[in-house]
Amino acid sequence: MRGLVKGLLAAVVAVTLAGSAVTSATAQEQPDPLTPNIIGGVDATENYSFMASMQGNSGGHFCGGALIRPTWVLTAEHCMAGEVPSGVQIRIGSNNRNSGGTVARVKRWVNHSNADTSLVELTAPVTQRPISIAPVVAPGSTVRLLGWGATTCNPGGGCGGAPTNLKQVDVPVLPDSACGTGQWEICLDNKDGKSACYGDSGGPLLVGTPGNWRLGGDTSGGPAVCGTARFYYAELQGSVNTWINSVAGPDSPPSGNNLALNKPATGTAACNANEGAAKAVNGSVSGGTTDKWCSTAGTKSLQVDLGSGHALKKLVVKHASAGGESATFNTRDFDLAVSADGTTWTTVAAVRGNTSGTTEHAINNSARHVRLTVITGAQSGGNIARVYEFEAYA
Ligand SMILES: [Ca+2]
Repeated sequence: MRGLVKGLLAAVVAVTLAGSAVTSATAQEQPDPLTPNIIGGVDATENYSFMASMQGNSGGHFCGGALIRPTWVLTAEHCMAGEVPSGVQIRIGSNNRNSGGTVARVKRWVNHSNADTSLVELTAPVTQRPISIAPVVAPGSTVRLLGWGATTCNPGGGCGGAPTNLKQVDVPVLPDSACGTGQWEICLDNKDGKSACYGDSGGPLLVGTPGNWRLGGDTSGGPAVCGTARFYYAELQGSVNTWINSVAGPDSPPSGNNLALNKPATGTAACNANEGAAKAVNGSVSGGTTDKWCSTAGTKSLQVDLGSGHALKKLVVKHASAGGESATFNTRDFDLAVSADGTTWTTVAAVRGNTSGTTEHAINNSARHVRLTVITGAQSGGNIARVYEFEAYA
């Protein structure tokens, strides 16, 4: 047990909240049907593109995590103890830990020397949108916790297993003095019995509002019986954030100039005269439902001439919900391609099953032209392309 657990909640036994504990607890499970949600969570109310389920190779969930860069997932250090890279897979961007999103493989991980935080490098970038680190987690504020951890934990009766669908719960932040924690931890209130539990370890603490979340911490530990005492998360601010940047690289949401901005764009037939291709390169997603390229053509494609060749590093597509429309209209299946001459194309990404409002695609190609081909324009129902912005970065 790491030193960070010491000193917390002297009156109770503080434990880490990795899923491995669920296994032993489940054996003595005595679920009470009258209190199905003793830790107070509800089903996730939105799709969190960055949410990660740390799993064994057979899909068994053991911890949560958060995608912070296209090739890096942040989780708790104690989650990775005893694991080997070849024995871990990570499902990213799905509320169902058994299906959807992207299943990534692991190359290696790096542990922080003090905080209960580990950075796990993937073997290849994923297309889900990462989450940025919150600059501050203020005592007195309310934060949101996400996880597939146990939803029941009865004194004397053990704790339940992991739900299939992601849960969320909103809880108050307390000053460190309330938990006896220090610079490496965030103290959280178990008000009304709401709490993280076994299997939530490593998962995110969110600061912000829907559509604008920032990552404040990762689930670390709490009392042996979840919900009965204050609990704590690893703190990612200050020097830990500096460490994250040094290991995973700077958080550069498309930095530099969007090379596609206001460049000549052509697309297949538009739904309406005011929803042409130019709307997908006008630099805006806030202009209402006509701030997009919309197309119902049989083959739906959007092409931008960047004007000259560039060593492209990233393409970004902002789908329906980025412009304020229903997430059910986000492009489900699409291809991205680049070309030097506008004639010969190289496919650089083939995305299937996307649910996110914004997708980022790390590439490494020299090209003058970029193209988006929409295969399935929505999650279900009508096949209409709705693209608020198509961006390219060197
Ligand atoms: Ca636009």
